[in-house]
Amino acid sequence: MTSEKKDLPGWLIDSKLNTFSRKMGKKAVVYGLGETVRGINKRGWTYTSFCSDEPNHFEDKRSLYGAQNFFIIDDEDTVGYFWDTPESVEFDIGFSKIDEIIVRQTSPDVDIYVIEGKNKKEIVSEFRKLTGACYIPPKWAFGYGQSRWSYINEDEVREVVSKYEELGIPIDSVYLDIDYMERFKDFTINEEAFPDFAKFVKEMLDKGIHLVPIIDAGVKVEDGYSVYEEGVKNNYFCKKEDGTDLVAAVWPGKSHFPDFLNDEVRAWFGQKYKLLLDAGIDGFWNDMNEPAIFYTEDHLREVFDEIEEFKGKNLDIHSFFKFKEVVGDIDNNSEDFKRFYHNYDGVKIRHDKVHNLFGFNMTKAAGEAFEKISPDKRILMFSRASYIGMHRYGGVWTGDNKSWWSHLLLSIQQMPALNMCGFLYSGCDIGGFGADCTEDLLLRWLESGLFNPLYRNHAADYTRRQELYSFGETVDFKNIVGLRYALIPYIYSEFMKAALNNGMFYMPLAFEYKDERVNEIEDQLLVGESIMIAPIYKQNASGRYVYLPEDMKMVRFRSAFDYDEEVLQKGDHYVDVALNEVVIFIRPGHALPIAPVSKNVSDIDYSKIEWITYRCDASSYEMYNDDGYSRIN
Ligand code: MIG
Repeated sequence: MTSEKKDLPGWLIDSKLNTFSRKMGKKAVVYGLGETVRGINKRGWTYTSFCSDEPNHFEDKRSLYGAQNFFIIDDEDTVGYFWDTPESVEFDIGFSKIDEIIVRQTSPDVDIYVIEGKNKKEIVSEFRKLTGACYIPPKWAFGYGQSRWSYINEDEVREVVSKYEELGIPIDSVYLDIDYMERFKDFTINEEAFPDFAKFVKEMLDKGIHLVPIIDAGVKVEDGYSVYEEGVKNNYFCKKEDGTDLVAAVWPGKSHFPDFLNDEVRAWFGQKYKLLLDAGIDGFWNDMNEPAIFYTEDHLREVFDEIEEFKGKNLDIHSFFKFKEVVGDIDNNSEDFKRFYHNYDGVKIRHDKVHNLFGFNMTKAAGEAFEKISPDKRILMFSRASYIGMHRYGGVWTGDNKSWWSHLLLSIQQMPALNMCGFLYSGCDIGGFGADCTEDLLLRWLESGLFNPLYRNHAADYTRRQELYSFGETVDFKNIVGLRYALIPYIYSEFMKAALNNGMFYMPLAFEYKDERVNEIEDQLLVGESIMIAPIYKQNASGRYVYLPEDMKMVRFRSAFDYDEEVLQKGDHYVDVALNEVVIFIRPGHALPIAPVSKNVSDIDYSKIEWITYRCDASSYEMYNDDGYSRIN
């Protein structure tokens, strides 16, 4: 629906305020909006869709990195809506008025899609048909990944890998954070740290390890640096009102932002990944692409001028707070997003008008290039910022969470909402990015995220080490990650079926069951067709209540080869789950394949799969498998 045709059945439209509103019944549940704070049911808060570099995922935040404006209202009627606008838009879901949804648009020029279907699952699949086929990563990307900001040289990476080897803990990838680059310049290598990068990539691949380098959105301003020089020469960078290239500071220092909305710029930037692909790299993560801005040159100048006025004066309480604000609001300052422009097909567009498409188009640049450079082989790609439709080119990770129990729960709740929007290859930083992780938190996180397609342990600089060997005893870690590998045939099969059929991998219980209890379940999920999970997410908990919407078979794993089974009746149960255990629930008429533990994904032996079944035999499970690297869509 566009601005000319103002009618949206069931909604009141206020053209002056540019809002749409509708009532919600007492029991209505709202699902979706992708990566946001708070629970599975989005009621009771207001969410601003504006891609933001927000390292504090507190409950009171309104925006995180993604902009995924698709939601389903499950009321008397069940309907999906996609608010297609590249500008900021606010979804007030029972915040201003407890029984109302109010959508506040920035611009009236919005396409609103009403998505119908006979139930929530069908609405999701209709939405996904509309937005395109889901990105499919290589199969190795379902293995365990070890990351840290940063493993700074070859030897540090070697050390990580050899520790995993010695301990016999399976692993498929090690991530390279910004320090692998020469002074944070995209598509360069710090040659002191990695003297022969291609040789090192090969050395790692020979051990079954894929190195996954980060790519940042900002390009360093530096004479002699080819990416910078080509960009300047061809007018490939975002410009200010006066036509000069915007200077914003990010990790490389003063930087320019490639104008990813422009086809020619995307083609150019995308080809740059070839440098790393040629060195044998087959996976990337795109960061800082909201875009994150530490400061712009112009705003910094204004700040210094403003501070000048405070100098020598007696700061009363008001001017003190004003002073603090002037300095404290420098990074990701909202005014800075209005200081630069895109060239979209010859039309000059101010950035804030298209803000939510920036990270999407950076990832699209890579995706389009990969199709050309690597037409046969899939390349791993996931991004921090996103918009609806980016799921065709890559997955997402949920950014800078913290080593907090509340963020463990948040990471469970974000997954189904991301899946609704097509972001199937997704995951959080397991163990938490910021703050210090503990052994029990890491174990519980590896267990709760056991099925996350992206299964990566990542941590920030200056935090306690959280590689799996950092806490002393490693046997429990080894068993849990071993179990992950035993489950990869199931994870991959269910992921691929969801990807190819516009389905979801993780689903809220209410997408499958009709009894009212499930509408309030915020800490259990369905994973694929066969199982339900009910992770432990509380500190020091040795068990929890689980609601079974039907009879199920509980399987208690201590490892892939040490487990027991027990049938439980529909209803509530208190289930003990020791720190080294994973409990899952198999649905009636379904089966779960368990492979022998392997040292990496390519070694999984499908001929030795065992089955755990409940009221059926193994033949009732339709297993999807393929070579794991050929392109499919
Ligand atoms: O300003 O590259 O979310 O995963 O380790 C921080 C350093 C920049 C933010 C990413 C994080 C990454 C970090 N980056």
